[in-house]
Amino acid sequence: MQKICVLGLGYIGLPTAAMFATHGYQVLGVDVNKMVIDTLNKGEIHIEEPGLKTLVKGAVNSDQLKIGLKPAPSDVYIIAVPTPITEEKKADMSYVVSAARSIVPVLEEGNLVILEATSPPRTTIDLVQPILEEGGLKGGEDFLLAYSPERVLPGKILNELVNNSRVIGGINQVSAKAGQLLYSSFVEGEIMVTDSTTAEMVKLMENTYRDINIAAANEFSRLAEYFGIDVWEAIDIANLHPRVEILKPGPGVGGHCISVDPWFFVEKAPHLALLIKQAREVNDSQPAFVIQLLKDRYGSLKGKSFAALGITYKPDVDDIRESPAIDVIERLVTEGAVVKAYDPYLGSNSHGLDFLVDGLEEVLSNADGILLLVNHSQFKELNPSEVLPLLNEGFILDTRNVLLKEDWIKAGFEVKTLGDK
Ligand code: SAJ
Repeated sequence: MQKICVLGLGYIGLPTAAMFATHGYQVLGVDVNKMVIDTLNKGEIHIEEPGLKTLVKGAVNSDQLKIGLKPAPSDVYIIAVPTPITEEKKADMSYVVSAARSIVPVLEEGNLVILEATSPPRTTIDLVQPILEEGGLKGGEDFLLAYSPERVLPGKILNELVNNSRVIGGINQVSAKAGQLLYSSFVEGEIMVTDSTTAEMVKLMENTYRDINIAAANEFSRLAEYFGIDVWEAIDIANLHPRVEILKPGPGVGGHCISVDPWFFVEKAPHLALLIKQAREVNDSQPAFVIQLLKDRYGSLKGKSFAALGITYKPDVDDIRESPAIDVIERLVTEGAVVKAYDPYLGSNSHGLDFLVDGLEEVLSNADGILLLVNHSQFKELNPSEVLPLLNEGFILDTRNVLLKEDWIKAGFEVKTLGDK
């Protein structure tokens, strides 16, 4: 198997394509977005991820990675397109459907197709296989088909792509084994072989488990406020127990994975996914909890001006998908507050967000309070004595517990941490 076609050149498809291209395969990376194609052909990349630009540039320059708008005949097809969620919390499978359809005219006997996109259970056998069979070839006999989810953490994608364990679920054993052989060209973690529906479940279970754990942490933060204790101290102590590992509370759960994937269970089996739905609702209501904390401090928020620090869904990435920070800002605006936001990973007006400004000084000047929403490394270096003179009022709400509280209090700040007494 020498030729691989990767469909979808986003956070997963692009690193995967570049990885195969630098491990002996001839790779065609396909994307329907012309802007993405042009950017990559210029040796640039359209996403921020440590080490990715160098890897992609090397692969493109050596001609091992070619970029195009349409699939061409290959030995392997990897579908790495997004599966976003609709307003009604249903999986939008339209990108998977059109990627699978685009393979049909070039699919040949002996080919292997791998779905990587996070998908509801049974997608591989109930949705993808029938589409691929539209050309007359039979899945499992004429062509092989497997599901292998990506499990890498944005910000550490290249490292995790190589070192994480991987699961390959085939529609039959031969398909799974062929996938295992393919990924073993660069994966150093263990490669587990199973059936496609189990592999789909594994992926959703991992992210759902994390979502439920964070929901518990967020609920603990509300209980801590209620009982007058510091949730961060309590979690640290609880986590000393050898079988306890509570995650961190915050302003909510964002990103295109953890805040989305559990809904796939709720959509397919609402009568069974009860705890899963509840956890989603707890995390989705955390921005409202942040607003309540501000109301407790200010009373009405009408006319108050806030400096929001960070708007991405998590630290040290440029990704704003499903970001709870943006939800908090929008709620503040609805309350009649005036909000400016600064994010070191995004320039002013990025994504058409008119509250984004370019620098710290601009965001802080004349604010009635600071709202720290993302724990970007840069914010840990903030000097409270330099910040205070720029503000109207020296109040900061730290939703991520990143600041050294004593230093800020010593500098004259009133500091409130989400979930403290
Ligand atoms: N968060 C908290 N508290 C925590 C940890 C995270 O509030 O203690 C929040 C973050 O701020 C963020 C959200 O959760 O808003 C999700 O961030 P994350 O770092 O937990 O996860 P993702 O979405 O970047 O990546 C996850 C990973 N899944 C797991 O760790 C089980 C990654 O391995 C998956 O590949 C990725 O989803 C994916 O693509 O599915």
